[in-house]
Formats: sequence, C-alpha cells, structure tokens
Amino acid sequence: MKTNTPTTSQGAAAVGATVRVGLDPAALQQGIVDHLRYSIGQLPALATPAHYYRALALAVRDRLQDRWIRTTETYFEQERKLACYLSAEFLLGPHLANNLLNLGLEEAARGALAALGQDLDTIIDCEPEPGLGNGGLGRLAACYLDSLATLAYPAVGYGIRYEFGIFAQQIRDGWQIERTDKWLHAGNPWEIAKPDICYEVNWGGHTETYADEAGLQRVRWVPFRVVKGLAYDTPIQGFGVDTCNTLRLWSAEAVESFDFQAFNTGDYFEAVEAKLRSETVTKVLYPNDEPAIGKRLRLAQQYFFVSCSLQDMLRILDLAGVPVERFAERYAVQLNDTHPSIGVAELMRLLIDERHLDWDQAWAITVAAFGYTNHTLLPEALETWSLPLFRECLPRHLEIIFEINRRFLDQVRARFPGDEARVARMSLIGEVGDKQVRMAHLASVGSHAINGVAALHTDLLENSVLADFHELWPERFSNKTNGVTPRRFLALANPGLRALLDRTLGTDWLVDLTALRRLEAHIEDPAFRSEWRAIKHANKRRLADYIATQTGVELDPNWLFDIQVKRIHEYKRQHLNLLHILTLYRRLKADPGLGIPPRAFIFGGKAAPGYFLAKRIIKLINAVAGTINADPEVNERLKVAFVPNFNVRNAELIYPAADLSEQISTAGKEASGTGNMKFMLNGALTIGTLDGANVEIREQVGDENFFLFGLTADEVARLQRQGYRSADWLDSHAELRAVLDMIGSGHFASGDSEVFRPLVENLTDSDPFLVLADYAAYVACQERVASAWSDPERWTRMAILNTARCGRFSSDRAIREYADEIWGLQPVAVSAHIA
Ligand code: B1N
Repeated sequence: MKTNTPTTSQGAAAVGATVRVGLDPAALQQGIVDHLRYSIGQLPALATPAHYYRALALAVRDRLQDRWIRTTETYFEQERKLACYLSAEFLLGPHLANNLLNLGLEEAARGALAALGQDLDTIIDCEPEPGLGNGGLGRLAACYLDSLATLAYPAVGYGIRYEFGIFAQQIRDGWQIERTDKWLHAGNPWEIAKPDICYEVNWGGHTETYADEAGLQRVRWVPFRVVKGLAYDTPIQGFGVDTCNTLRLWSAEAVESFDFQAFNTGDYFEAVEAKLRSETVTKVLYPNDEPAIGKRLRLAQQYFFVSCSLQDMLRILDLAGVPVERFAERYAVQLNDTHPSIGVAELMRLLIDERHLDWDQAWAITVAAFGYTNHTLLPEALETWSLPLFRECLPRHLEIIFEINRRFLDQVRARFPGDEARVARMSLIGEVGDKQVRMAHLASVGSHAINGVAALHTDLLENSVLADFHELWPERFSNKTNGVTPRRFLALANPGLRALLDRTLGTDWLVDLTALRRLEAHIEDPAFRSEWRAIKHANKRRLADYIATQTGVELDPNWLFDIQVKRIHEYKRQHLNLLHILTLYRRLKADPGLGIPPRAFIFGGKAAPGYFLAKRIIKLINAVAGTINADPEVNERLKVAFVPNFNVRNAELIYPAADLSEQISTAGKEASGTGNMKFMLNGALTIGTLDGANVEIREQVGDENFFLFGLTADEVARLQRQGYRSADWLDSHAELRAVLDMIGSGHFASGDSEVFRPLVENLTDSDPFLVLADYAAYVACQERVASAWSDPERWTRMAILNTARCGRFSSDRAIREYADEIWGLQPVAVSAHIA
C-alpha cells in the first residue's frame, strides 16, 4: 500500500456498525425511530407513511454506509482498474425495496415497521421514482450498475442529476398530457451531496495560443461562460455481497452564486440571472427516445457531465499518485451510445492542454480507455451537431476533432488509396447539406472497442451504419447482447414466482440465472404446473386491480393478458397491434358467436411530447378501448386498457402478469429490446418478429415455444430498395381495408373523421414501417396464439420453458462479457467486516 493513501477505518466501522447499524429488526426499528425524530423532526403520533418512508430509507442508507465506504477504500488501496460507465440516463426506479433485497433486510424491515404499526408495502409505495431516463437505454444502464456491484466489479456510473426526470404521463380524454416530474420535491434520502467534489466546466468563447515557460506553443481556451459541476453520490449495493458501488451524478451551479459587490441593482439582478442560466444545464431530461434533436442545451448537458466525470477520474488518479500516462491502465470508460462521445475530444484536451502530454501519447491513452456501445441504427437517431453551433459552444474541441480527423483520414487514404468517396463517408465531419460533426464516427475512431446490443443489431451495424469502420478495424467490433437484472425484474417484481423458485431450486438462480434450466425437470409435474398457474393468476389479479383504480377498466384474470408496454413509436408498431384488435372486433360484430378466447389487450408507454403520430396512436388506443369496453356485443370477449405513466414501478406489476408479450417491431429497427427479456423471465410467451434480441430469445426457448411472424430484416431492406407500395397490400386484403376504413370513418371518434386521418394516411400512403405488409402474417400468428391458449396445460409448459431458458438474458452475463472482452476488468472482493 502506498503511504499517501488514506488508512482504513475498518476497525472503528466494525465497532460502530454492531451498535448503530445492526441488521436485526430491533436495531432497524431503533434506526427508524431515531431518524423520524432527529433527521425528520416528526412527532410519531403525526407521522404519515411518507414520513416513515424517509425514516426507513435513511435507516437503510446508514446500513449501506460502511459497505459503501469500505468499497471505495478497497478500490483505492488495491489500485485496480475501474470501469466508468458514462451515460446521459440512468433509469433506476425506486431504491428502497431493491436495497432491502440486496442487503437481505426485507424481513427485518417488515418486522421493524410492524412493531411501529406500519405496513412495509405501503411505505415502499411512498417513494417517488427517480426517472432519470427515457426507456431501454437508461434502464439498461441501471441493470448494469446492479450487476457490476453484485459481481463485485469495481465500477462507477457517471451521469446527470436532472432536477426533472422523464415527464409524468396523464391521459385526459384519451390524449397524453405531460406533467413535470418533481422527484426531488420531498428531498432524496438516497443521495449524498459531495460539495467538495466539484469541477469547473467551460462553455463558448474562443481559443488562443501562448508559449509556456519552456517556450513551447500551447493552446488556451478562453470561455464565454464557466459552470460548476457538483457531485451527488448514490450507493449501488450489490446483491448478497459487501460491494457497494457509486453512481455519481453531476448537478450544475453558477461559479459564484451571487456577486455581492454588484455596483447597482441592475448588475445584481444580472448576476442572479447568470446563476439561473448556469443551473438550467441539469434542469430537465430530454424526453426523446431515439430521434436526435441537435439542441444547444442538450450539447451543454452532454459536455457538462462528461467533462466533470473525466476531471474526476484525473483527480482520483492524482490522489492515488498514479501518473496520468497510466490513465488507461486504471480506467475503462464506456460510452453508453454517442451521448457522452464528446469525451473523446475532452480527454484529448485535458491530456494535451492541461497535462501537457504530446498528441500521440494522449491519443494512445484515449483509444485504449474508451469503448463505445451503439444502441440504434435509426438514421434519425444518429447524433450530429451543426458545425457552426459546435464551434460556438466548444471551439477547442472542434480544433481537436479536426486534428483527429486529419490524422484519421490520412490512415484511411493509406489503406484505400484513391477512394475519396470512402474518405467522405468516414469523415468525422459530414458535408451533406450543412456541415455537421458526426458523433458516432468520433466515438468509433476514439474507441478500441465498438459493440452492438444484440447479435442481429451488431451484424447490421457492421454491414450498414458502421460498415466502413468495420472494414478498417474488424477487430474493434463485437456483440454484447443486452441483459436485465433478475433481482429487480424477477425477485422483487414477482414475489410469488420467487418463492416457488426458491422452494424448488434453492436461491442460486438470483446470481446464476442459468440455474433456472433445472425447472425443466418439473414441467411434467401437474401439481407444479397448477402452482405456476396460480401464481400467474394472482399476478394478473394484482395488475387488474391496479388498472381498475387507474383507469376504471375491469379486467378478468382468467382472460389471456396480451401486453405491449414500451415507448410509443411507429417502428414498434403499436398500431399493428391495434389492427389485430380491430380485426377481432369486426369479426365478433359480424358473428357474435365466434369462438375466440377472451383477451385483455393492455398497452402502456409514453410518446415524446413532440411526436405527432405517436400521440395519435395513444389517442386511438384509448378511443378503441372506449368503444370496445362499452359494447356488450364484444366486451365479454375483448377488452382494451391503456396503463397511464408506464414507469419502472408499474412495470414491476405488468411484466409478471403477462401471458403474451408483444415484440412486433419492423425487423431491423429495434436494436435489442429489454422488455422482451423481462416478459420472458416472468414466463410470458412472445409473439414477435425476427428483430433485436427476439432472435436470440427464440433460439433459447425453441421455435415451438415462440410465436414468430413477419418479414425478416433482409426482406424489409429488399422491399424498401425495390420501392415498397403499401397500396399493394391493401388491395389484397379486404379485412385490412375495412379496418382502416373504420378508423378513418370516425367510428371511434364520435364520427370525427379528422382525428385519425393522419394515422390512416400514413399507413395507406407511405407506411414507412411496413405495418400493412406484416398485417396478414400477424393476424394468422395471433390465431396460433389463440389455439395454444385454449390448451392450458400446453400453454403452461411453454410458459415454464420461457422462464427456464431465460438465463442468457441476465445482465450478469452481459456485464461479464464487457468486463472480460472490452474492459479487462477483474472482480475485487470487498469485506466490510460488519456483524
Ligand atoms: O436502447 C436499448 C435497446 O434495447 C433498444 O432496442 C433501443 O431502442 C434503445 C437517444 C436513445 N437506442 N437509442 C436510444 C435513447 C435516448 C436518446 O435521447 C437514443 N435508446 C435506444 C438498450 O440497448
């Protein structure tokens, strides 16, 4: 151990721990009572569940604290490589239940609260959800943090402490209404502000050259504005281990809060306004899932958190006495999509301008440190920044990017002489129309590893969007299929199934999801199957109750629960699902005796506030729900519900209640999907296209246990190349035409033929996501679903097999692959010596 590292306070912690932060119910009860009194100042007689929530959260955090400190100390002492996961989003979901699970404190907490006359589940429901993400990408980051800590990998998550997370969705008259998410309103007991960990971040202005003491020419950035970034740390406790990693989120503040020397009141108020301007940087999460928006504030957010994070890494290196030349030996920095990719230029700037390394050395360090994960192929989602905007905001970075590009294009020309078309395609600067900085190219050139998030997606990445880069550097590319944490999405979300699994298999599956394979041995046991069905039934009851209170729609748990929850997007094709529902509706209206099994169609998901068609799709779902649910001719066979405000908390009610998981995106468009995995874990069968991770889900569960339909990615691409005409599909399908006519006629809008016209015209005129081309195959596939459902024993076997074969989709597997193949990271056992 180095002499300049802090010594451990292990002994003191251990002594204090047994006294103050014991894990038994009595100690926990004392902790709750103390926090109610000393931290919250509430009279027990007047304490509400919300007060008890805060008191319990603080008592639980106390119990994380020694592990957290000990983990940080251990990493520091052992001088090991640290993974730094840079992400603009971390969609954590509520902490309390998760921390209780991971600490093994659930029963103690239940007991402690019971002794205080409180009910744990009520208390858990009081937590506001930290919704610092849009959907899959942010939730993936949260699952990865859980796995990193559980597998004892030294890791830090770096991101943004948005004051307002993803908006809360309300449904009014069938339309989505957005409400701001004031998640910090009552304070956040899980975070600890670290005001001494703060960095200055420049913005705008210009650069100048100067000669240093040695007479060397250097560049100085003279900013227009400086903002300060403050660290807020949240503990990420692993399951069943002492490892407690850190999520460090940055919050923006003005450099000097007030200029008290202001000459007059005008200056004074100008100073206040400058403070407000600085603080807007971390005010709000951009609510767009995928399409890039090219807004200045978004660039400011990205640069702000990346600069703070890299400065933090350098400071820690200095503290440890490690020379900056060894940066890449100590840090593996993963870019969660291109949102943090400005980090490539920022690390170069820090190493060259501030640490005075030469270009080649700085570049070798940068490429060795960074890895880049791509999460989308949608052209509209690939981030670019207009060159003038970029120059105005980050003048020094633009110079650096030009130099990276000059050297890079020399390399391309050397490998492919005379191929100027290729040079133009690969350039970091796009010249089609107005000039842009291409962030995916910057991330690719600046990283030693580039990965996609499912086998098909990586394949398409290598052959389309990044094909030129793949040809130049095939060794940089690999696939890392996404995964989800079984702790939150099985153990916490599905306590009934958890108990059955524990009883049948023991508890290994929580840290080795492939252990669920052993369920297959029980599949022929009728008693086991009937227990399985009883659990599913109870989960459906629980969801039906929730939906009834949220929407007034009553669902029968004996019906087939057919669920599509995810962001609302044309490529995800919620409207294809609707076309099927309306096909059944028309058939039933024509023949009320039709023998179809009763189904509840459940939807949930937010639309980006500016996404016109997505908002119409929500309106149409609710309009169809209104008509069908009120029609006695059909409502004994069909019901439709839209769950408002789909988020992590209600997701935990939804996945375990599904019989059928809808994964029906246009093939080639969904990079991976992770909802598909959460459904599978909980024993839902999938109806899906060969898209994203569906392909691998089907491989694992077997063709006979997966409802496959639709065009393949190749067929989609071919059709579009040949000039896809949606009208061709209409002509050959009378039923499809009738359904579209019905939507267009105003049948679901009290005769208003305008409101859904844009949706119908989108499908009949261009149909960019080939909804009509896949319609017939989808409806036919749904008939296979109905027939399988009519044999409950067969359905149950298939459901059990889905859970049994989901092992590959654990985020633990994914994280091991990143650690072994990209980061070169070893686990570090942490022992907190806590009684
Ligand atoms: O990332 C998930 C994948 O499972 C999904 O298939 C993919 O759609 C999703 C800009 C994104 N890709 N790109 C985004 C999110 C926010 C934003 O501002 C892009 N999200 C995905 C995890 O790999």
